[in-house]
Amino acid sequence: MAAPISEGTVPWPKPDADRYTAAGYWTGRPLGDLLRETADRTPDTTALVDGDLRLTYAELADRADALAVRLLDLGLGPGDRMVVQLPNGWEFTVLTWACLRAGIVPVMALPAHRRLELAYLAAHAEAAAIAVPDRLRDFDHQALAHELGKELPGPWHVLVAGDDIDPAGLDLRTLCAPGEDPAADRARLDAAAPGSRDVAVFLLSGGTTGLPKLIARTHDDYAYNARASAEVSGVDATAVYLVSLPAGHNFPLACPGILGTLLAGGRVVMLPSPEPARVFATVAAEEVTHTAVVPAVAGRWLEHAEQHGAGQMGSLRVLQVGGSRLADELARRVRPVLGTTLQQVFGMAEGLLNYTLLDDPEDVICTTQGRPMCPDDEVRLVDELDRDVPDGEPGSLLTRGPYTPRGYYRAPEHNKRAFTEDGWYRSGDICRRTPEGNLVVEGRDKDMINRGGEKVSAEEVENLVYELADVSQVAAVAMPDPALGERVCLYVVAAPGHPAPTLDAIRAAMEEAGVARFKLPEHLVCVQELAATKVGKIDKKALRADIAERIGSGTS
Ligand code: OOB
Repeated sequence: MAAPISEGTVPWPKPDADRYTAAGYWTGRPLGDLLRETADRTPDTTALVDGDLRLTYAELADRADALAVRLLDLGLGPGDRMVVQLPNGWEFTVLTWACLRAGIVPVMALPAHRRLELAYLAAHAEAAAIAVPDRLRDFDHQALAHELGKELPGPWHVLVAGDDIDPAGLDLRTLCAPGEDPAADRARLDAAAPGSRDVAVFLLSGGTTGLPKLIARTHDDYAYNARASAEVSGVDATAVYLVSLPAGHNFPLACPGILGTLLAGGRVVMLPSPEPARVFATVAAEEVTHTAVVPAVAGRWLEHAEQHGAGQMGSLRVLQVGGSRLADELARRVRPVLGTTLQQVFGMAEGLLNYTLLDDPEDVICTTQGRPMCPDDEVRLVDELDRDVPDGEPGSLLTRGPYTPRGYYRAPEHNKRAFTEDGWYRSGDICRRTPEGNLVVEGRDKDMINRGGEKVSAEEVENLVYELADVSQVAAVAMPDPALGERVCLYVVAAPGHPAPTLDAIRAAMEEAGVARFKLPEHLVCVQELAATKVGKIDKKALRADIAERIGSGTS
């Protein structure tokens, strides 16, 4: 049995927790319980679609219960953690639901993560299990999952979704089979349900540090996150929500995503990727009403529709776009080209969610990133000394609220920097507030590169490059890119007596180290020295300006 469930987390102070409960944001009921309740309301409605597989609410709930009981029988218990690295498919949803019922805490990894990230997550969360596909895009996830277990102190279960399962692993699809006695499974889980203040899931921070931080989201706060998101995006029992971003990311998971749709009694349709032709065909076939994408994907969909026609996209009521800044120009094309309402979403795994409203004026929808979803979300925009900036001026965003935890998991030192003493989270985003109260994201003061919604910590990349013998100094900065918004660019000073390293060599060394591919630099500038600020720090602002200019003038 692992340490107490809340160990290492930073709870909300009691007065705030009481306030959030009194206001009805926190209902005191665990997510598994709430999901069960929806299933009881509409047992025969289709809840989940993945290709030819369709499950009704009763079938989904019973399979999830059967899986939860089998996990308990394997020796996993409430508070144990499981790294979940599954592609978008029905198994992801059944497993997540099962974990929420059993109080097993999923650690939501991304399919792109590799040995370095997974080993760290498993160790830091003291995970007792991992769920992976057998192979995905030529990568043997199963083999890596078994290898990881060798370096961990405790028992290690490898659950595999696929056709080719190693004898040492467990067949996740078999574990998801309907149970023999659903009523007994249900009663057993009801009797041992987790508490609503317990951790429901661990999400990963976008990250500005060496490795991603874990964000412990409780049942109370995450249920509110999903439920209130469903309300603000019009997701109800008639909604059909298409998942095409990686399902373990907060946006498609709970904003409102899979959980918000299931809590509302709607239908979730899963696709492995946002590839436009398949998405358009699925929207038509399943009469999809809602979906969520990053701006880079929205751009591809718009292009596809402009070339091939929007086809049968008539059912789509809302296209949510978030994760990185959506250019106003792209935003303005959404309604005319796709015939749907755009909803901008400025969110973070740490909590705070801002949405444009479906009935906002077109200008607000196209030029702002919306407003906080909860009346008790507190947002301040401040200068370098944490003083509030005047209205309309850009400032660094601080936030507190009923679904924004007060600290990262087991990270007391980092929490001192990432949170103020009185519990405000420093998101690192530079925003301006419009007179109507909407936020516009103008930049950021955190050392992160936002590659089409995938967050890359500059420090993490730099630490890996410093391992190379031929590098004396390195800086990772964002380089503007028309498709992705930003890509990772490296500035390197070669070590004395060494020739300048090549981009290929650096990429190969980083891949060898076992890091996710989206973090690999895509451009290299070798220089004699790195620009420094007055206090002697590397001047990243100057480097960003330099690379933007080099690209613009074609001398990169
Ligand atoms: C979402 O969550 P994360 O945790 O991957 O990244 C959060 C960061 C924000 O602090 C901000 O820097 C950036 O991503 N961001 C945006 C944005 N949405 C997120 N920057 C500009 N415009 C936007 N619309 O990315 C996330 C979580 C839930 C819902 C949507 C996105």
